[in-house]
Amino acid sequence: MMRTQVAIVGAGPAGLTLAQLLAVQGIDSVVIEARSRAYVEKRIRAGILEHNTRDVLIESGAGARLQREGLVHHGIELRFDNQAHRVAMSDYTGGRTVTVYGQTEVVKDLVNIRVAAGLPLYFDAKAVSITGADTDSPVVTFEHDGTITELHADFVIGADGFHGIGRQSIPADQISTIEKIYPFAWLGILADVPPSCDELIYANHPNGFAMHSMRSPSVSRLYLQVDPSDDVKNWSDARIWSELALRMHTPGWDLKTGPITDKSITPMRSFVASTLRYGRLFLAGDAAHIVPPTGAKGLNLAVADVTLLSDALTGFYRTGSEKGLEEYSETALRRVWRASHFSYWMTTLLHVDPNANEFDRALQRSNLAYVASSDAAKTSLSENYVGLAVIPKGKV
Ligand code: FAS
Ligand code: PHB
Repeated sequence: MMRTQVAIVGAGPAGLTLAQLLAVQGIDSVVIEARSRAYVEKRIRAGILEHNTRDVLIESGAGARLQREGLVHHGIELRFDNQAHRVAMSDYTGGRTVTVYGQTEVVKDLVNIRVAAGLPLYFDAKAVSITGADTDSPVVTFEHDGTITELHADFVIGADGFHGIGRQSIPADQISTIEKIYPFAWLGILADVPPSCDELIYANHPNGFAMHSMRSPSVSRLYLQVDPSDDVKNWSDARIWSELALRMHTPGWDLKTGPITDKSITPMRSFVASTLRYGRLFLAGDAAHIVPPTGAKGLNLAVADVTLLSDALTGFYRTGSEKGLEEYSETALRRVWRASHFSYWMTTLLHVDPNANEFDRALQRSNLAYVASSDAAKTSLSENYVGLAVIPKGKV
C-alpha cells in the first residue's frame, strides 16, 4: 500500500505538467503511466504551444530547452485558390505568439525534471481501478512489475486520455458526453527535410486540406486530409509529396521533399464530458475532451486544465479552501467549449466535406475570402489560435 496527496493517472502532457506544478508548490504526487518511458517520449502528436502554455512550462521550471529550441512564430499562412494570405497573429493580439515545439519534447522535458528530482513516476504501471472517489480517501489500484498496488490519496486525477479509466470511473448517472465525428482524417508525416516555409501553412484545395508544420530547422511535419477508412499503405512517399505540393501550390513556391520517417492516420472527433469532477476524482486533458487538431488546441487545453487544477489544489492545501476545486469543472469547460468551437470552425473552414452540397461549398469559399480580407476576422482567428488569456498571469 502506498500513500500520497495527489494520485495522477497518466504521464502525458496533462499528468506530467500537473505533477511539476504541484511539485513547485511542495505538494506530493505519484504519477502512474501504463506505457513505457520510451513509448510516451516517442509518441508523435501535437506541435504548437500557445502563449499561455509556453509561460506555464517556463514558470514551472521545465521550459529551459523550450526557450532554447522552440521556434517562436508570429503568424500563419492560409492558402486557397493557389493564393497565399498571411495572418499576422502577433499584430492582432498585442504581440502574443505561438511556439513550435513537439509534444514529444514537452513530455521528455517533464519526465527528465521529474526523474532528476527523484519524484515518483511509475512507467509500465497500469491503473486498473479508481475507487472511493466519493470519499476523502480515494484509491487507485495499479499493476506494476507483476504486483498489484493500492495507492491511497487525498485526490485522484484522471489525466489518462480518451481511452483511460478516469472518465469511466465516474458513475454513468453523474456524467454525460457529447461528440461529433468528422467525415475525414489526417495522414500525418514526419520528414527529415528542412521546412519549405517560415510559418505554418494551412491549405484548402478541392482535393482536401493540407498543412505544413515543422519540428526544427531540419525536420518537417505535414498533414493531408484523407478518408477515415484510408490506410497508410495506400500512400507511397512519392504520392504524399505530390499531393502535398498540389494542395499547397502557390506561384513561386516549391515544396522541399525528403525521407519520410513516420506516417500515421488520425481520425477526427470533437468530444466533451459534462463534468470534470466526481467527488475527489478530477479529469484533465483528453480524458475529458477531444478537439480536431486543426486548431492546435489538444495539448494546450490539457495544460490549461491542470494549471487551474494546480491552483485549486494549492488553495486547498494552503488554506483549506475548496473554492477552486468547486469551480474547476465549470471554469475549465468554458475554455474547452471556446477551443472546441474554434477547432470546429478552423476544421470546417479548411477541409473538404464529402457530404457538402454546392451551397455548402459556396459558403466555405465566401468564409475563406472573408477571413483573408477582414482584420476583424483575422483578429478573431488570431486570439483563439495564440490562446485566450483566461488564466490570470502569475497564478502559476
Ligand atoms: P494523453 O493521451 O497524451 O496521455 C494520457 C496518458 O495516460 C497516456 O500516456 C496513456 O498511456 C496513459 N494511460 C491511459 N490509461 C491508463 C491507465 N489505465 N493507467 C495508467 N496510464 C494510463 N493535438 C494537437 O494540438 N495537435 C496535433 O497534431 C495532435 N495530434 C494528435 C494525434 C493523435 C494520434 C492523438 C491521439 C492526439 C493528437 N493530438 C494533437 C491531441 C494530443 O496532443 C492530446 O491533446 C494530448 O496528448 C493530451 O494530453 P493528455 O490529456 O495528457 O492525454
Ligand atoms: C503540428 O505541428 O503537429 C500541428 C501544428 C498545428 C496544428 C496541428 C498540428 O493545428
